[in-house]
Amino acid sequence: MRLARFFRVALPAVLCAGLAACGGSEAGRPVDVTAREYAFQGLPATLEPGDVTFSVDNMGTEVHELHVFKLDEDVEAFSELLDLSQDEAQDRMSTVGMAMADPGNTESFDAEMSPGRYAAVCLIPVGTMPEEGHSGHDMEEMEDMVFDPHADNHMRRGMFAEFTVG
Ligand SMILES: [Cu+2]
Repeated sequence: MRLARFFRVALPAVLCAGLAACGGSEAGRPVDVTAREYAFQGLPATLEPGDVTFSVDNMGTEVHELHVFKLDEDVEAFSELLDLSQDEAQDRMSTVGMAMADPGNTESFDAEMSPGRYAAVCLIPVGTMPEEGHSGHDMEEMEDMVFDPHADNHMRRGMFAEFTVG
């Protein structure tokens, strides 16, 4: 009984360890990004396709996030999405992954990057401090205000960058 349970849990992990790809994403080449008010630093203009581990090192005084979106092919520049409504913008891109970091902290996520164009965006509301950061903001609420032109978030202060994979 205990042995059967062991194999059920452990076997997929053993099989995955021997394969290059095992569904989902896994730790890959590191892409280390620094976040400050209100810009990303260290994000390459181009990346090779494949597994990547994105890290965001928060060197600022407010909470920051690295939210990576893949842009649809018909999007010329991420900045053109800023004039769209939330629904229109979401139709033209999709989330690849995100990590949120308090000041002084580094957080990361793994992503399998296919060729295309991407944007790194910080959607944190201006003035978000650690004590109110992670628990104080409902993530869905934050998503809802992303493309509200009246939202005073880091993206609206210019905290976004584009890059290409391929
Ligand atoms: Cu930010």
